[in-house]
Amino acid sequence: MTELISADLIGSLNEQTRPAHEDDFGALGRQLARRGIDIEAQVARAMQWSVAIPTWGVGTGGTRFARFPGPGEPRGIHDKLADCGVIQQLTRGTRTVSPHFPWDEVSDYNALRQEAAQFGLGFDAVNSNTFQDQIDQTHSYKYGSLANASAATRAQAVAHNIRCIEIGKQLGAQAITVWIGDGTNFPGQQSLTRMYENYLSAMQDIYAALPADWSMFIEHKMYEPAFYSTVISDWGSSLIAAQTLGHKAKCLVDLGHHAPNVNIEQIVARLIHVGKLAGFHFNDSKYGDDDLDSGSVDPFRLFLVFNELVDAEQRGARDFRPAYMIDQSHNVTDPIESLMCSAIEIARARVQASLVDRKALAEAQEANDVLGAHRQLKAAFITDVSPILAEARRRQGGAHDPVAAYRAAAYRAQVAKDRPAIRGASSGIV
Ligand SMILES: [Mn+2]
Repeated sequence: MTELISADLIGSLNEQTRPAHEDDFGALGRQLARRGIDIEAQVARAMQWSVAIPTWGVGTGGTRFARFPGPGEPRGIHDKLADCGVIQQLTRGTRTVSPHFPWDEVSDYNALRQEAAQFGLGFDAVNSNTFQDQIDQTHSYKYGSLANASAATRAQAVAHNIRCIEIGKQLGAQAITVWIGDGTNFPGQQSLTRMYENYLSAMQDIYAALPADWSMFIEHKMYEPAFYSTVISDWGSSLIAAQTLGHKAKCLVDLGHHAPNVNIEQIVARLIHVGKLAGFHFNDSKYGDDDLDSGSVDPFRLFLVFNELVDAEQRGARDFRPAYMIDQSHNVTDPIESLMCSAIEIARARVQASLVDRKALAEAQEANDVLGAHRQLKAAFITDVSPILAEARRRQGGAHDPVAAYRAAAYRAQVAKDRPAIRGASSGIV
């Protein structure tokens, strides 16, 4: 195993914070015991948790207007894996990476798999890219990919997705996430019906190439890059597609891909009900698809999503095996710091949701005790579970305070010596 951050440094920092941590952990344990909750069971649960890091997330993102590269940016997939390895070493809750093709293309995927394993990482869902043109491609995706009016363009997009599945098999992945930017900017530009039919037909060709133990994650997005209509704009279009394609196809919920104020946890509940919840792309937002850090704006919404997930888990909902990934853009922070904080906030929401007294909640709901039921959720949400998360990290070799350890290790300054500074005013996500 390659040591990216000195284990001695992590150990000495944890030793410095040990008295305060043990004090807090003991106090929380006594508080939870009064509520009938075993803190050790919660630590064990937190230690099992993992959320995937997207390879594109460790690069500085951008907007349509500009991108401001930071020092020591990853030069390619090898640097990205190292950065993801740092996140995993310090947080111990991000054991897989979600690669993106063609951005992460290499000549030897078995070697890439071994390289990732050296950092304690495996591969999660592969992501196809038919929302931009590559230098050597024959047909442009300017007017769409899987839903394009041109059969030749659709076939090219299908072939790319099948190639992603082939790569994913070599990496040990078991799912492909398909998101397309197809849609229109003008009423009348295309037939809303025919675009969806073209999409379904193309997706059937990709679906046919899935190995037996693979899943297809369909990601919907309300708008952008198309602004009048988007082919897979919402969970309804996604669910119809998943039901048309078959049992391997499910609906992926990216928290940012909904209209403002939409009740996302209710969408999650519906998808769980029909056994079609593929998983998540976590991020946070204020206005639209802002791609802000998970839990940074509305941690209560994140908690309410996990409230549905923990409820489904505990009652043994059928076909319930969601995949968890982060998908956010870091424009003004060090991406490693943002991803570590996000991984912690996501894990926090899950532990908090695990504290809900579901029996008391159900009784209050049965009795139409409105505030009684609400107070059950709030009691869990306002519990500071930080000591549980810190203890879960420490027991696995991670840091009490991952950001403090990362800064003390000066990782970014170290890698900046080898990674040349990126200049220029490129824009857009990377
Ligand atoms: Mn996404």
